[in-house]
Amino acid sequence: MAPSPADQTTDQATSASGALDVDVVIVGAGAAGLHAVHRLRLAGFSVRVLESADDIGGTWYWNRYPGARVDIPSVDYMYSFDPEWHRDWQWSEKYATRPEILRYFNHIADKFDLRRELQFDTRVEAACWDERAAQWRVSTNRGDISCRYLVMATGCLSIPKEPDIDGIDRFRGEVLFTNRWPHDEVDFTGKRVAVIGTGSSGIQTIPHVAAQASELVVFQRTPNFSMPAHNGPLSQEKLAELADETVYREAARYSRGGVPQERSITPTFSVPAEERAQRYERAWQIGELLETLNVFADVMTNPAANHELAEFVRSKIRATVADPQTAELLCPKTYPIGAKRICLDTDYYATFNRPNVTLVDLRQDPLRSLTEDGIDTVTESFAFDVIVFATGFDAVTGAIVAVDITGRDGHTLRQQWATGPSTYLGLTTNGFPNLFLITGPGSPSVLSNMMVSIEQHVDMVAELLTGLRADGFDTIEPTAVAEAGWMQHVRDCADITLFPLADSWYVGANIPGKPRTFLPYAAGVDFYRVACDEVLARDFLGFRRSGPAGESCTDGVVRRLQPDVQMVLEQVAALDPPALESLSPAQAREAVGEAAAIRPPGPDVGEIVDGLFPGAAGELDYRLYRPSSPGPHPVLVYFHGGGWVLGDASSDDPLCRDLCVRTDAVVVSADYRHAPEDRFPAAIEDGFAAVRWAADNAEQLGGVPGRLLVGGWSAGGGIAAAACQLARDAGAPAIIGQALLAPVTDTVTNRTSHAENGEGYDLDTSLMRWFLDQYSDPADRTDPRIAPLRAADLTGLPPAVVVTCDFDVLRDEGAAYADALAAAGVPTEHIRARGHTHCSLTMVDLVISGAAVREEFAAAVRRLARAPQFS
Ligand code: N01
Repeated sequence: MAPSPADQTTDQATSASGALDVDVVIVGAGAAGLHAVHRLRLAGFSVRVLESADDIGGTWYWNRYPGARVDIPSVDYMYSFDPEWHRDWQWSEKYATRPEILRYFNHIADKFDLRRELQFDTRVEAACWDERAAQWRVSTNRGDISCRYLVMATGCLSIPKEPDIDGIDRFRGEVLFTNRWPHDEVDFTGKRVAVIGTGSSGIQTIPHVAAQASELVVFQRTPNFSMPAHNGPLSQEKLAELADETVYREAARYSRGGVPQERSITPTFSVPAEERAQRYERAWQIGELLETLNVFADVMTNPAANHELAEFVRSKIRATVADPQTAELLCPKTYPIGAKRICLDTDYYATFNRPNVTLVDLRQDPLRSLTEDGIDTVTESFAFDVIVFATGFDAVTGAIVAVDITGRDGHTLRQQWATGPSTYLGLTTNGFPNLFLITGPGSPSVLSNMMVSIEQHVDMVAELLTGLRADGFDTIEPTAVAEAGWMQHVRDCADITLFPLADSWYVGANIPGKPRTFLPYAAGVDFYRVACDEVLARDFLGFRRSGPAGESCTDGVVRRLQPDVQMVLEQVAALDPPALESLSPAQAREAVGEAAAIRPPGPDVGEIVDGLFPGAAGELDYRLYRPSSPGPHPVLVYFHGGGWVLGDASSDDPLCRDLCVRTDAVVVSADYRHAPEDRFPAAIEDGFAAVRWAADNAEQLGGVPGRLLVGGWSAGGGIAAAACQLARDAGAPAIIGQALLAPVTDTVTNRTSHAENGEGYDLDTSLMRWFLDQYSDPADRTDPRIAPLRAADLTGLPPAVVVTCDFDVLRDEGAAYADALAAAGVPTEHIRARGHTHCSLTMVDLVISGAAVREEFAAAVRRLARAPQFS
């Protein structure tokens, strides 16, 4: 009989230093390891899989507890590299049980002859990068093996959380862990059983134990949201969807969660309450995790939307659990729904109606320790025959750092990640060449259908390795710049969601001492895949590749836009609207008006008053936004954007509401005459008239006389800046601050920001030129009333806050104005809106990432309004 790979290991352990045993070592023979063998072997690499267990399956090998099932439909939780699967495989249920999933992996291993490369009972303990030989030396309990590339296919939920409960050794009964369950069936009949932990594992186990045990006590520290799986045979609809396998799998690859599904673009509160209730009920009846979180577009971004869905689920819990007190304890109330993975259950809540089941709330009565006979809480002693720990995992990073990995210059991954993991694309990390982390931190991993994410990562590794081989390199490593940029993007993606608000394993909160970092990539499988595709298409952007052929590196950051800004830009691009500058001014106004009609309204303010004020050539509209706090307030005269052509007193309504709430100032949005009907200097003449009128009527407007600020966005920001110059020159009125949001301060279109951002963001250089042409003659364009930056003297102007946006053609002129003001001695704060475009900060409640910048802007306005001479 030919020796198995396991038998060969000892020989390999003695192989001479420098010789390469295999091209690739893969750690782990779960779903990722099996696919990696298949894919890399097909690509012509020699591979060896090292697995600590005695068989394949990974998570499905270890988590043998009763009731263990998949929580993604089985037809989605399978490999797509076997498109003919239905010829020799069929799933018996919508959500397969653990044994069936394990049978599937065995079927795949046999069908594709994967076992040849698998080596069991081999625990990888350490891996060390040999710089000179450009190879990894991998140490196991059965000897060493060298390889060029090391692939950690170690799983996201494979290292059990160390029990942090006293007295485990003291207990004389049986202790079981859901994540290390015995291979033989456990019979609970007639036994007194405790289950500690109510995450997915506990929630799946509890109904099964309850059906057998004489008594079951569930120890719950934090309740989880759970919904019925409604398991059963595969539906005809699902089978029909699968008729075109290729289309189906491709749709999964470019979906948010890795299951074919259109992203909802409907905000919760854009539909009536009755329809919302129907949608929630429909999602509840479907019983699919990703479907539920997709019920509305803003479930994971808008706290009020999230609360409504959570309340719906709580109502279901209350309707199911007979004892109201127990029902209340089972209702999660301390974190947003979805911020901990929602569980899919079968009869979980109904289990608490059984006479043999009791719930102990550890928040009210904390667990003290295990005793010889059972469990002591602070107020009670319980006796048990069996205690089941369903206490979770050291997720995502645990299994990676469980191996002592040493990269370049003797640095260890454990040291490098001591304050939290850092990766490029969740797949690689700087300082550790040729190391690949399948579904590592910073990739969609646990927020997605793992099978789709695993396949994508394995395919990506194959692409990178074949690329190296083709180009004569043998080493690849991400640059520090690319990695820092990616991690910033990962944080940006998380920060616009409610995910980080829960003390979950997603942030490492379940492991004492683990740094709190949101571990997965939250923008979705689709956005992630497009970013990876772009990295490959842009000559391996962010990777340094080296070897016999020399070195190659296209350094850079693949995602610099805020994720929600990018989503909006992509949605608009998909609609392919005509360029505004290709329309007549009337048509452009209509198009902008239509878009404004469907945007979120912005926050409520105390009062909105519409009125008229005397402009330079007749009456004009204003809209006043009054805070709900008791007045009088400072007054901020605000000028809308629109390139002197578009807009009116109410056209920046959501932004003005937001400013009013955040600044606690009366915001008076004053209109001005527009081009081409009224060209330069009509707009600035009206702007200055508005400032004088507001100063003269401060008290009637509810303002504090003398506490007048002037601000605006875009062309309106330019009008505000010019009005401040006119007021200074005229000696009145007194203005205590200018608040300029992405202002026009000049009239040239040849600055770097035009070259970088002139096309493809929301204000193209061609549109800016059109605005300028509508408003002014070339001869006017050096006049400081249209180009405040051209003023000969900027001294004596009011203190300023200037916001510029990274991806705005006006960025550099705004920055130049902030610099010039500061150089002239004007106290100036310059806020750089990272990853934002010209318009994105105005998209209140649509571009969530804009809120933090607007808050910074508003805080500066509040400081200006509280200037010492007026306090
Ligand atoms: O682990 P968990 P899990 N004293 O961390 C409690 C996947 N999965 O194994 O929240 C008392 O979610 C802890 O309480 P608290 C799925 O992604 C999928 O259940 O820390 N209690 C919590 O209630 C899932 O999210 C399936 O206050 C203690 C529980 O133990 C992930 O695996 C099935 C405690 C741990 O819940 C993890 O699920 C199973 C202590 N000292 C799992 N320490 C499918 O359906 C911890 N707890 C595919």
